[in-house]
Amino acid sequence: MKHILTIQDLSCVGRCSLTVALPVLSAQGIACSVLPTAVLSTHTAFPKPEVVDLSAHLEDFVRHWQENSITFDAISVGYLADSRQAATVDSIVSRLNCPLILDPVMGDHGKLYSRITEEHIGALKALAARADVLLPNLTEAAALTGLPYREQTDADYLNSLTDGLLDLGAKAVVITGIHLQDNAIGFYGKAQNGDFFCYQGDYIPRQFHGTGDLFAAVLAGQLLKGKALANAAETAANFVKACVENTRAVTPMGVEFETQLYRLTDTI
Ligand code: PXL
Repeated sequence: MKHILTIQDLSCVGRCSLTVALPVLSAQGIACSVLPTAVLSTHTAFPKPEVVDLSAHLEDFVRHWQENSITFDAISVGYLADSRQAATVDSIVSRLNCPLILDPVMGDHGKLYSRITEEHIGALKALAARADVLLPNLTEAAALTGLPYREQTDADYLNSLTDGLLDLGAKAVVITGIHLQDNAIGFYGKAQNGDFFCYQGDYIPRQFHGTGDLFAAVLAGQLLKGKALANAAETAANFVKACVENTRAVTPMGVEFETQLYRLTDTI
């Protein structure tokens, strides 16, 4: 069985980061180990969560794994609290020496989250250089490349963004949340080897917290099962769509992915 390490926070309530990654990777038949970067009472869309930062312990956890010859087939990295934590994760990823899937979580809809600084963007650029797959949304792609954010995209703009992201050193990029047609949403991907792909599915105009984490967890699982990146991303987009369609209320609790996990177990 393939074994992934996912590095992100544990937001105790609100369906995002580790509470999404663990069940979604397990459902795909992937053994999922975790390196929690912080424990939060809720994710940050709830006001004033309690936060226990674990940055000071991360290196010791990894040292213990290495002393016990524990290895991974891949690492996925999600939300990181600040630039210091991103630098620590950068050093850990360099030592674990396996493929990296990086979601550079920093913002959405043209706005960076309140705690994201220039240093944080710089640290994620350094981490992006190690990424085998980089998964920004449009806001994050603009922040990482320094290009202006534009909600209305076209092929020229998307090519400038993907080229800028590949120039950072990532081997492949998939920009998510792209609207290229009316009532459609999807992704735009490009790889250093010249591969290019683009996908649009039905757009359901309801915004939820944690759907990016869901997309990243499905994509990581599908890649570990040997799927090509374009197919893995399409499976992820369709899974997120099914979750959004089947969620009754728009609340900070995120999407009701639990009833949809069978879609992933069927593909084991
Ligand atoms: O869904 C990404 C994410 C994960 N973890 C925490 C967050 C966010 C996005 O805001 O706040 C704590």
